[in-house]
Amino acid sequence: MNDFQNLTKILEDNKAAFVLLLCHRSADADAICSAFALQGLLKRFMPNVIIEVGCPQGINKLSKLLLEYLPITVNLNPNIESADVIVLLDTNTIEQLDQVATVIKESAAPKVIIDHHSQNPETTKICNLCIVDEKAAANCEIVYKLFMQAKTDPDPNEAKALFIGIAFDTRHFALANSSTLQIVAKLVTQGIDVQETLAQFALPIDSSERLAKLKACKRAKIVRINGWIIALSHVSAYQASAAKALVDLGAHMSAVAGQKNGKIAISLRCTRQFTEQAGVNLGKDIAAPLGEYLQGTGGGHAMAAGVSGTGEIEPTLKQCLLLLKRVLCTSRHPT
Ligand SMILES: [Mn+2]
Repeated sequence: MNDFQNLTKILEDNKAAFVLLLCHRSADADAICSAFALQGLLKRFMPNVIIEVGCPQGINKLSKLLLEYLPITVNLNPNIESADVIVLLDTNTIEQLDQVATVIKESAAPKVIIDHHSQNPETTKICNLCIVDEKAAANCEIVYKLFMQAKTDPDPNEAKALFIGIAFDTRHFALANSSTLQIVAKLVTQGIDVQETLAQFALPIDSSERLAKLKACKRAKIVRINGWIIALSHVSAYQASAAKALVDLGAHMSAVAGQKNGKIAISLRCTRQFTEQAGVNLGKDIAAPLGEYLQGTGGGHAMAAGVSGTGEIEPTLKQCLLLLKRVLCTSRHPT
């Protein structure tokens, strides 16, 4: 059986009347768009089942814009308790859903995960089906493959959503692989104006984000390990954007921490060269153990990862450096 058949079997076996497609905290275009397309696909085969896209921890700015231009409906306050089946999209750990995580854990409903991040064993343990492809550049890519397995084409709105999800998760295709581009080529034949669509959803950067990036650069501590340039910094918001900025400026790898409401969050970014030549996977080698150290969670991709937990900035960045030193001490120098 293929993934699509496995998924529909779970819905049928449980006589599901209400299926909840859940997106991660501050749901991004990839999460929302993959959920929207999956909703459409499942509705074709199960017209009597209520299938809802739920974002209990909000959606990001781009997603808000998407809701204006595409017929996507999300429930910001979904009734998780009454779901017969819960599908988690673009989410590798239910901890990404904060307080909702407990409700999901306690729910007796079968759980399915559809994701392209490195998997968290605690979360996969509670899932009945894991449709996971870490090589997929976007979650929308996995959902497109479900359409193919179902021998169905996405309609023009679904195609546009999948295209946007892929475009934004791959930083306008810079992180795409050949499978991604083959899918994109098929999607655009549905009548998508690529340049117009990308321009339509390009968000202006607000000044607080600009300032966060500049502050992170000003405060950065620069360390060299085995020839690799590491930048460590902290800002109270936009850690991910700041971490990316440090790598864009020249660091091979960056870690930017920030505290909010007694919690600490760290964003990790690196260049492709760092991952490939130093052999470091940020999600597995740094974010996961750092998450454990902070009694929280960590995960993500090889070149972009995130951690959240409890702790102070200084010791956290020190621990991050320690983990890096451990994996880099035997690494190759950059060429
Ligand atoms: Mn994604």
